[in-house]
Amino acid sequence: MRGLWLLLVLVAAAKAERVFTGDQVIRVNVQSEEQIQLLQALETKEEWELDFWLHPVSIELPVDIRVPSSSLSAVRDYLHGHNIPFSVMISNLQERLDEEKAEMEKNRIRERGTRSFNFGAYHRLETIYNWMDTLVAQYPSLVTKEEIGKSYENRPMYVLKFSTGGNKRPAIWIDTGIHAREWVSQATGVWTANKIATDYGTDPSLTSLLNTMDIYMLLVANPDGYAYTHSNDRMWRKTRSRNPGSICRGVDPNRNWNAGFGGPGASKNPCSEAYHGPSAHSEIEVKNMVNLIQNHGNFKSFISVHAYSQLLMYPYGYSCNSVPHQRELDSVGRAAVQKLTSLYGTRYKVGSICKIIYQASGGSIDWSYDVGIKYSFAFELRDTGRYGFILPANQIIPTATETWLALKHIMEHVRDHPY
Ligand code: BHK
Ligand code: ZN
Repeated sequence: MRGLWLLLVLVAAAKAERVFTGDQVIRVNVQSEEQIQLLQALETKEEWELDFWLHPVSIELPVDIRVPSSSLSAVRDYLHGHNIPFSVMISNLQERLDEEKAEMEKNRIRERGTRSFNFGAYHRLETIYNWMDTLVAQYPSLVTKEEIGKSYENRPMYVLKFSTGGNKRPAIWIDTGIHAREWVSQATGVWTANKIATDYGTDPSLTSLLNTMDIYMLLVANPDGYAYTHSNDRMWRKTRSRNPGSICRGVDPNRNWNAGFGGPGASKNPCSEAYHGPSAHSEIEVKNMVNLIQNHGNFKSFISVHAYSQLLMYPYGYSCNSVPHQRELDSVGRAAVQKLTSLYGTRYKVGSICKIIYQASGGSIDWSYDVGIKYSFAFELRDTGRYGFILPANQIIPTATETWLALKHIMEHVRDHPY
């Protein structure tokens, strides 16, 4: 009996999965500039260990904060004390995570032994990697898998290349999952890869596109982080690299690109979720992407997919100045979103990163734009905060399906506007 207990304790310790029992996600609908400043002050209180899912930036945007149960009363007092109303979006985060896990497990049992893959479920990294092989096997004349390098923890990073021939045709880049916890991003990537493979030859527009262009998809841009969200900490965002001199690990891979690197909207604190890292492209995952894109040299569009907030954005993030192609990017974005909305009525905002969310330096689409890839966009997928990063799996397919309409619009525009 003792031995069994000891074993259980050891197993539990080895797994050491972070729990969020009693943690809440609260929302503040900011009403004044003064409230923004008070919330920004809250952001500096490190001892409360708050996780800002949406940062206080402007009175147009809500602020979502994951509050650890141990800080709940202090945060409540602070907000009440300053007369800042808030609502509770998620009253016990761990309950949601338990539901999510149980659903994944149910799906695993259902899928076991069958060769089917459920696009409406979240999957572990190995499952996604295995699925990529089955896709390549199913469509060998269209899809190939290339390893672009290894992650910090030595996991392979794979791109799927959709090509009907030619040598380095003009190409479109799509990455999903650069932030580990934004699970609907990776899941949308998987669905989209399958959609491209199955619709080639039947969808005339996609077919004509693939007759002159290639599509590259990196479905899990941050594999170490993604694995870690399954094994240890569902709320992990960054890479998993060690930071010398700090106990905190990881760099924000969307602050690590050589575009306004280290400027406003990034942190020099290794413990921050927006830590830019010691130098541009210090993260091997970022470096691997940069190398592929530069060695290829013929990308015409670069699309990076995040969640959540329902936004379609173009450069810049590092500056609030508009880019030379702002009018064209804005109109392409608007038309893309119109198509997305036409399916289920999901509403998106369109604009430059800096103007519609916040100044953020070192982002991937600023880099791609500045190296000459004009059609650079970033999506923030569903939702607007009801579930945030814990989007229920039954929204994966609707999210991916509507997003596909926008992606196709952008890709068609790129095809029809060679430069
Ligand atoms: C997206 C693209 C480029 C620059 C910033 C962003 C917003 C994104 C971020 O990096 O802070 C917000 C986020 O992760 C949620 O997806
Ligand atoms: Zn993100």
